Amino acid sequence: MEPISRRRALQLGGLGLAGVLAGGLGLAWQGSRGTRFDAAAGAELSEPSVLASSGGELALELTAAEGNLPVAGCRARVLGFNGGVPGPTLHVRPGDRLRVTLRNRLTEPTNLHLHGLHVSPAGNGDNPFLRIEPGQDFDYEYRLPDTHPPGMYWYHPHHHHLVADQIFGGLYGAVIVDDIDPVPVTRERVLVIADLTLDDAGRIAPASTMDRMLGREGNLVLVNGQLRPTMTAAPGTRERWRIVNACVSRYLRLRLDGQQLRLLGLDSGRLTEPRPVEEIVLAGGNRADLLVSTTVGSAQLLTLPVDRGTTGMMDMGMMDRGDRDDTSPPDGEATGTVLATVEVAGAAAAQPAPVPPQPAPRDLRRETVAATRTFTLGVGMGMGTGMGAGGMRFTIDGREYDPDRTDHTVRVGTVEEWTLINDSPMEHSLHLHVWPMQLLRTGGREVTEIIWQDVVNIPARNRVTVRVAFDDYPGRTVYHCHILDHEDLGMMGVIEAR
Ligand SMILES: [Cu+2]
Repeated sequence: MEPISRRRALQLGGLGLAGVLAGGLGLAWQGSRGTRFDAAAGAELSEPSVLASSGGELALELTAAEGNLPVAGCRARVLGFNGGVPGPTLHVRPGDRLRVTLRNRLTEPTNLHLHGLHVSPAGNGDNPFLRIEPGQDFDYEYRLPDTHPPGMYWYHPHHHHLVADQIFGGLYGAVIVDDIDPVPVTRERVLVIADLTLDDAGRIAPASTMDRMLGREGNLVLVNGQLRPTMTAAPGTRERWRIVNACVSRYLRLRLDGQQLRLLGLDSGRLTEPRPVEEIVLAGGNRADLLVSTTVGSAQLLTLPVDRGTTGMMDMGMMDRGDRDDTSPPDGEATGTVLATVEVAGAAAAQPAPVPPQPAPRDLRRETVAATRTFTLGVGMGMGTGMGAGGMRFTIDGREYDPDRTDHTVRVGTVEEWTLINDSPMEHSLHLHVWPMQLLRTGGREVTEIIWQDVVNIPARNRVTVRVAFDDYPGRTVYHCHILDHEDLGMMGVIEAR
């Protein structure tokens, strides 16, 4: 115990007086709820187990079940895939066949979504309409195209009404599509960031109506299921961090002051040349492919607060956010939340070879647009069908999700331009399954680089323009707000490509 408490003392010292003062509320929280978690913080980062394809195929079983699983250094009553939080990391290559037998050992229906992968949504592919009942098994099969972009993806359940609860409970894991020509680095790390609230009995705290409307944020922010783990490295190395924001609703604004960061890619999009960055904002579901060049010293990976706005009812004084304050993370609003510590010490390591230029991505701005559409995300008064919506309706184009209704039909082989409008005083995002989106304009600003994302943030009372290439894969799938509480409340629509 002694080394850990010393580390904690060092962390508090590092924050300085300002941190201690700003953390006044946070320290109270630690006293009442956080102590046993703090005792477990600081352990060396561990990574999920790895399952890799060979001979063009990866076949595996994923069992979704509740259990007493290691989380935040304790045993907690949470959900996991194959007994882990996160589940195993899957490594596949372009052209591979991926076969997953999903075993539902939960007490409620579930299913599986491969977030960001460009695979067919039909049949037993990446089909969000499937419903796997408790006790049932289901065989999924996915075929990645030979041209599939390498990068970081992830998997999680996608059964409407239960998506947020099941991911918050611990059901998520990483998928990596390996590079054909590996990027030269000293080491790679997978960092799956997710948040969670546990009650005093070590169970997942249920979300209130207000939590669902705002988009719940857990009071523990975990990296690979750990609380504030430590990473160690020699100076002069180049690490590749593959980061996924698996939080149900929380946006991450990541900083690692004192180390040099370069962004290699975001979601399935790869920059032609890594770009130096000071911080990265990831909406829920976004991934960052990050190069970290190490310098001697100790650095903290922080997430700074992101203001996602309010529902509007609060603006009118009908509700307030009050009950959230006593569960704020311990590091306070101003200083951010420490996610991990990087200790760089020892003899300097050999520099890896330079990063070769990456292939130039496709640019849809040069292509012919076959159709334009608008999608308006809104929050309004009225009794919705969304469970626990507190008299608010979360809609796209004025409608709540109906799996039996096809909202948009697109033609395979065409490029479309979409304007995504946020008609509410809070942030929303749009995630389109199967097909990534190229950003053209956001918040009135032209995007000059070629940026491809599969989750796009739409700022409050603002709009974003994207283009989508429906090159292949006839079938029905969904688009939705990736603040997953909003999705469960109805902010989702159905698209069919034919
Ligand atoms: Cu939303």
